[in-house]
Amino acid sequence: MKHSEREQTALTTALQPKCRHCSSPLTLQMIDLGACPPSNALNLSQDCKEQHYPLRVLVCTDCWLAQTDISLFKLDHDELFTKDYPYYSSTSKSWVEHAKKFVEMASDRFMLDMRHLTVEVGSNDGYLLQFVKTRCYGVEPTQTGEKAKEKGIAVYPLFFGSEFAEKQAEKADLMVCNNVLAHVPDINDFVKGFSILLKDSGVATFEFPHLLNLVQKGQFDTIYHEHYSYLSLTAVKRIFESQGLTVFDVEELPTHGGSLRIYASKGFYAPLPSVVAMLEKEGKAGMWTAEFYSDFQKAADKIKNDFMGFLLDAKSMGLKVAGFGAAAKGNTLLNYAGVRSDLLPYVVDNTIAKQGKFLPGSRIPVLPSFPERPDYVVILAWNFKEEIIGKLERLRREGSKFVTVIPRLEIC
Ligand code: DWN
Repeated sequence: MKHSEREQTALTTALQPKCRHCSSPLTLQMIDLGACPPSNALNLSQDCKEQHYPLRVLVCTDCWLAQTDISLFKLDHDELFTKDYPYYSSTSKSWVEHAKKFVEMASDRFMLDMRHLTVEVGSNDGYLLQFVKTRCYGVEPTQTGEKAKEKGIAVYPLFFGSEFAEKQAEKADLMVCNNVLAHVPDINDFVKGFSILLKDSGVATFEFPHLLNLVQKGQFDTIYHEHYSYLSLTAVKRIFESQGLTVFDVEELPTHGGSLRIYASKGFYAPLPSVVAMLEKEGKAGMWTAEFYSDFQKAADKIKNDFMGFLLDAKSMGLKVAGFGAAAKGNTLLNYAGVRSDLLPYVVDNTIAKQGKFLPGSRIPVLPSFPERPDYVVILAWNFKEEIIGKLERLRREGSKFVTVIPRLEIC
């Protein structure tokens, strides 16, 4: 049956992906990374069946929220954040230290003590709440929450949203949400939950990798299915305002390749100059124009090709290469480049829940330690480069070299 031109237009519009915040049609593509399995879905054996899902990022030219195109696949939230989700925040000492410093700063700045309540959304293994001196609880849907319970921290094993917030009898003085805002499919409802649960005088802080750095530093490997959004202050401020929250302060952090920490309240705090300054910085960089995103695919392809060139050269010279850090981001890189165990025979990771398993897509084994000294160690978790090189000092002394791929191939 042939469709009339009008019907065809209606059909195309109906199929067109829509922005998860403002529902505008998404017409600007930032990158297409082909298809791969979810980045944290490690396999129990090298030959088990796994599903690949298309992975591309579109940018809303209305509210400038960059987002994974979820119209291309059917993957529920709880299929990505399964009970056996293997990411434990406490594996990195520097991240735990970062959390400790934050808690000290926040209790001073907002004068918090046992009369107050702190709620952390995405509290993982209690890496942050273990330092909190107020009453507190976490919300964490994955099994990582069991580790927090062992530390004596109360945890709701649930996904956070307005429904959860409505049910809570006591409102929170401080709400913390680190590296979780990108992970929620219904970002409007998620933010609404903070608006409901926060006291009128309360503060909510959020940390997330800054889209400005993602694009300018070619961090395409941080794109994977569990990241529904890639965030700028411009987009976040608009989303928060739509749910009754005002962003009153923002800080730049070096974590995860360059993040923002934003502070929001229900209008209790007047916005500081840092907010306008960051919006101007994003504007000046061109983040509200299509041009800003136009070379990203090319930049990612160059990084991928240089990485492949390195691996192929090392192989042809008979050199031994291993990976360190079975990070989710590493899987995006390996799968986009098509790297398999012939080029990278294994990856070492200190996370017990990842050891003995096989990386999704590439099926590269994850080992607890190096079976022999490699000539090169590719640090897939480049955001922890210093900490990892420090840990592997003995290998360096014995002659191993370290390789990072993002933002460009570097050997040291
Ligand atoms: O948003 C997310 C970020 C913040 O964290 C998530 N969706 C999941 C995760 O992403 P990732 O897996 O890319 O993150 P990391 O933190 O870069 O992963 C580091 C990996 O390296 C982990 O598997 C732990 C491992 N590691 C280790 O084995 N020994 C890390 C350090 C520092 C170490 O000393």
